[in-house]
Amino acid sequence: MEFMPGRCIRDTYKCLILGDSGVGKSTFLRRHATGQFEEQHVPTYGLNVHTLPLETNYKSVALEMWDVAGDPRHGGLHNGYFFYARCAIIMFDLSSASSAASVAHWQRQLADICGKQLPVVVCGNKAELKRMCPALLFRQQPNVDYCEMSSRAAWNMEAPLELLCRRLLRLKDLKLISQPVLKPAKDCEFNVAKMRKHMDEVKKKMLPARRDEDDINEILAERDLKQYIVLN
Ligand SMILES: Nc1nc2c(ncn2[C@@H]2O[C@H](COP(=O)(O)OP(=O)(O)OP(=O)(O)O)[C@@H](O)[C@H]2O)c(=O)[nH]1
Ligand SMILES: [Mg+2]
Repeated sequence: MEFMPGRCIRDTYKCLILGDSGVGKSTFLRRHATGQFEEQHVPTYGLNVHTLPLETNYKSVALEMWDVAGDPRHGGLHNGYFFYARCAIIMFDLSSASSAASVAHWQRQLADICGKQLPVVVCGNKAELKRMCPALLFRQQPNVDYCEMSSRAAWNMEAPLELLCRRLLRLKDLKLISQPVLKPAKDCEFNVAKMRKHMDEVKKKMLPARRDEDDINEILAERDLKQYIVLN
């Protein structure tokens, strides 16, 4: 991986990027850093750390991305990785129900060590693929945002970084600027309107923050949902 030459940016925040093996964590970082899309899944062993410098409409910041192996046999998560983390992305694959079901597990591990206040973005990747069958339900939480993207289609890839920067700098109208325009991967077919509609539906039908399972069951019955995954 090639990255932009080291620049001294005072506002550098450590960001963990977690999620099951194959959801596209390393691809997302490589895409941002070099523009390239790698078709092959080359699993990460242990951990890779890369710094992404970002320009915003307020100031320059950098996210030091800790890209952790999703497969525990390849190293998995160690408690030491969490030290001084300021935020996290939990990624899943929108075409894989098992990776979505794992989001809650990754979030629990994160909260156990970093506390429940850490800014987190739950990020569904591979939005250009056929979506998994269970409906996705996202629970409103004060420090957690939701977005969908596709590294392959180069769609909405700035969203998770922008959402984290907004929370880190406490600036709701912060925007990333000067982001390189990325091209979709070769032969990638996708429909932007459809991808956006799916994402907006999850956000519009967000579950309330209440923890009570009876409340949740009542809402699910109202919506007549047979198959669903509560992400967080
Ligand atoms: N269709 C599609 N494939 C993607 C997308 N993003 C990544 N991939 C593919 O997903 C596979 C896994 O990507 P990686 O980035 O290596 O996955 P990872 O999460 O880093 O996996 P581990 O390192 O094993 O934890 C690769 O074959 C990528 O080409 C996407 O947006 N759409
Ligand atoms: Mg990886």
